[in-house]
Amino acid sequence: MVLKAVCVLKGAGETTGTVYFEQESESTPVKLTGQIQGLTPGEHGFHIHAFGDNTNGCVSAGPHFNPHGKNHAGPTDADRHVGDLGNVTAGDDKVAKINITDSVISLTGQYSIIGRTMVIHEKADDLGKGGNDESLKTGNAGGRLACGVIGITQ
Ligand SMILES: [Cu+2]
Ligand SMILES: [Zn+2]
Repeated sequence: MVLKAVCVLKGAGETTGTVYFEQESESTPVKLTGQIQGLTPGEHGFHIHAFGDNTNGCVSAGPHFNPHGKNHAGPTDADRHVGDLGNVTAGDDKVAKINITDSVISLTGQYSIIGRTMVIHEKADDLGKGGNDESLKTGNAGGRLACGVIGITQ
């Protein structure tokens, strides 16, 4: 049975987006597709944060989803937050096309990302290599431009 989820990102500014998630089965990677628009050209940190809570905007989503108590890192690092999906890159048209395959996140099981929040950030994520404490927590990706709760779809 294919598992599917969707996330609509909104925020206080002009940034909006839609991300689709698909996973063939419990033990296979998750494919993310879709796009985010209204971004300054260049890289923007893109993460799953712990809580599906938007009561005070994107800040209520809490820190990066990190059920195993690791440091922040990049998506290809062995030790990373589950929520660390790295960066997406916007072109001169202010649009970032999402095309990510990730083997750490899952749409099912104990550490499912369903009901948590996707966040797109103001700045590039330094992937834990920034040489300061904040780099190992957030990647120094700055403010939260837009976010949305990841929900089950058909
Ligand atoms: Cu984030
Ligand atoms: Zn992280």
